[in-house]
Amino acid sequence: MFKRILIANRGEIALRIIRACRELDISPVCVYSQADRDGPWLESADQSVCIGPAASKDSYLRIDRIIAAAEVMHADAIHPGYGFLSENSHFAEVCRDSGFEFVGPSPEAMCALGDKVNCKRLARKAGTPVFPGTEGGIEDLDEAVQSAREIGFPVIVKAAGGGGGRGMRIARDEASLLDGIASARQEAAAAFGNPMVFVEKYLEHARHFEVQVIGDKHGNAVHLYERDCSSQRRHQKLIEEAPAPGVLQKNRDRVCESAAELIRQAKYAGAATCEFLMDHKQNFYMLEVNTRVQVEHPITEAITGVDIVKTGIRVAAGEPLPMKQSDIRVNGHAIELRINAEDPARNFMPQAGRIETFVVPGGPGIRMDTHARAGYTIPTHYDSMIGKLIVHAPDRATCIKRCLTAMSEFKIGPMRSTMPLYSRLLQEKSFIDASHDIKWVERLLESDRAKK
Ligand code: MV4
Repeated sequence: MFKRILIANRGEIALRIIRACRELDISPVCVYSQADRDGPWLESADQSVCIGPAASKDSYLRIDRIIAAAEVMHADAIHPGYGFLSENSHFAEVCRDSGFEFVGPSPEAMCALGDKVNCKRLARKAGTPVFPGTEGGIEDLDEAVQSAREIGFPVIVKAAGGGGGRGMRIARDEASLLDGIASARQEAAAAFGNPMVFVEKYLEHARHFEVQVIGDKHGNAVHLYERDCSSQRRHQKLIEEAPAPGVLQKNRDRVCESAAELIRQAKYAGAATCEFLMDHKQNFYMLEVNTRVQVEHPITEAITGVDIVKTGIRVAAGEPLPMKQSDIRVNGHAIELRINAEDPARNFMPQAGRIETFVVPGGPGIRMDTHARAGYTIPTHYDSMIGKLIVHAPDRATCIKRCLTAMSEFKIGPMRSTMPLYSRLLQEKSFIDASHDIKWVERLLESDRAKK
């Protein structure tokens, strides 16, 4: 097992990794930017070193400085967390070449799954369902138009190197398809350095269903069932839950097993998430694979009892997975509410400044993952998520009630947070009866604005 892990991240996920290290008798060490000098998570680390100015590009994205810090502090592994360098295969390669274990997949597996055209090809081979569309990247426009005619409009143009909604164009006819391919290509070349785009069927009303998987270096992989992340705004998830409500056991088992098979065939070691869209008949279509631990991993931990961060560290150290698929059972229901320092009444305006009041909820089934506290000043340079409330209960109805009580106990001031929005969302009929979809929060906010 590792003796010392350098955490190349900040905030609540840095703290989450520190706690996992403690249980494994690993010494956690941190890097931080000048804006994070007083970051409360640094108090829990054994050592920390400043690697540069506030801007991420000058600190948390500086591969050379992170490697230098790992050398100085005698780390034997580097944990990237989520965001920043976590899905950068070049970083994973530099870690390996510098003699540090990267807590995550090999650069090869990350590359293979990170390219969406290649990932889709691997998925077809593994029997993971994908959208009908072009077999690979678009070589000529006639082929793209031909493919769109076969699958039928609307279609969507996506960048092979894209993700999280960037580089996508919806096309409802041939003219907009040709336009869409040209503009998606340009955007993709500029943003990802790869102009390759592909076309697939566009699904209008869908739910976002994602399967947590984890593999080891001995060819084993299991899935930890799924999360429903349909409650989002502008590709930022707000509420996630596990398991996905209303999905038949046989449909769930089939898609979850197909996701585990995909990462087994990709020889993938570490935690990953296979993202799907689900239509109203419970057909599944894979979107992409996230090759890191995700923000919403705790709801899966709650319902399965598996510590995903600890297991990710164990497999990175070469240990075999400590469980078989048949050991994994779903227990109850869990919901995560992302606490963002944003004002939902003012178009989600980021809220900076010093936190004066911070009251954390408690009681059975309540977990709060946060680095924030009264006296902490939220820097403006990073994303606005300052914590996550994770609520676990025997069933979904109880879980929703528990969320409402916990939210009423939570207090933050003087800044606003997204919590008041959630107490409303959780009482909406379409959420309660699970008839919602990936656009439901945006539609609701839009109708609010129309009323004003
Ligand atoms: C789609 C889609 C509909 N049909 N692909 C958005 C982010 C990226 N991961 C893929 N995305 C989508 N791909 C097809 N064929 C709709 C979306 C989409 C979406 C997906 C998941 C969660 C929220 C979303 C919001 C808008 C669009």
